[in-house]
Amino acid sequence: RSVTLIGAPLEEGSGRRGAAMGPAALRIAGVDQTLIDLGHDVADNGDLRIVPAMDLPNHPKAHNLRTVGAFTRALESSVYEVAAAGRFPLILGGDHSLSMGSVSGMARYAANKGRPLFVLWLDAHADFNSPATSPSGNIHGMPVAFFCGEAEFAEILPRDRPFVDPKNVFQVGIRSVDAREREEIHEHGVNVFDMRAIDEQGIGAIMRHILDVVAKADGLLHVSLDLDFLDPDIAPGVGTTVPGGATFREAHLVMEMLSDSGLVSSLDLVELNPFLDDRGKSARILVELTASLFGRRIFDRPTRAA
Ligand code: DIR
Ligand code: MN
Ligand code: MN
Ligand code: MN
Repeated sequence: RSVTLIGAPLEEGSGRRGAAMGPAALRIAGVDQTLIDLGHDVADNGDLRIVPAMDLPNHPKAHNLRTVGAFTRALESSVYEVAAAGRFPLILGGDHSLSMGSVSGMARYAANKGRPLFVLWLDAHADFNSPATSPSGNIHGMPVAFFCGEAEFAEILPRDRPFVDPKNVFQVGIRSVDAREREEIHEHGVNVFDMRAIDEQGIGAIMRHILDVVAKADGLLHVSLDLDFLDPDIAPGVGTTVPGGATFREAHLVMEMLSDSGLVSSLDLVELNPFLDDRGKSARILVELTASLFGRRIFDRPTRAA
């Protein structure tokens, strides 16, 4: 495949500093060379640079809206251009508010192609708050509501932007949802597979179901991987750890099944906070999982000489 890396050094959507170092850490962990070694054509667009969008309001219940809004605009057009050029946009985050831009860019691309866009949201959190429902005011808890047309940020992107149908959103790994957020999710028909569903049904059966739905609809599938999808024991480098997350083996199976499906059009790697990480461990695990999504097989791995 032809892959284009887009760095989004955004941390203003989260409640703390550090995620802006994520793109650098993912590059140091070798995301580009790993994809090249798997035979892909890799381009790196570098990091997006923005100035805060002063036409947006200073919203008391959506912190740093001007910075997040500027990243949303820059990423929406960058992701759209990369996809329209026939390449795979791989977004290096950055906190999860960047998905307001990446998913909106893919939604525009899919609408132009006349194909539905599906989103696989791998996360401890549902990220379906809006300024009205959010207890924190942090925009990284709001991107799903934004690209589904719910959150009240009408001024960031053109009013006629295509939305994602909430019924085309599959959330997997969920284990932390706010009270009003929960009501919104149910009301809008978002498909939620929480940790209990993973324990009871198994991650393989859940993924087969999701991939089946996408394939039958001839859809494009955007994957958004929040580092806190994983258990904090294996992925400590994230600001909002929640115990009881996915194991490496579960995440690995998700990525291999996505790879086999050939349905994935685009990928976000988000919420890596190198300041909180343990000697690059979390950055490396994200690169490992990305390799699996791009075709690496366990049996293809070089092993130590006997
Ligand atoms: C919480 C935490 N639901 C909020 N959200 C996220 O602030 O809206 N943490 N996304 O990573
Ligand atoms: Mn998230
Ligand atoms: Mn999260
Ligand atoms: Mn609603």
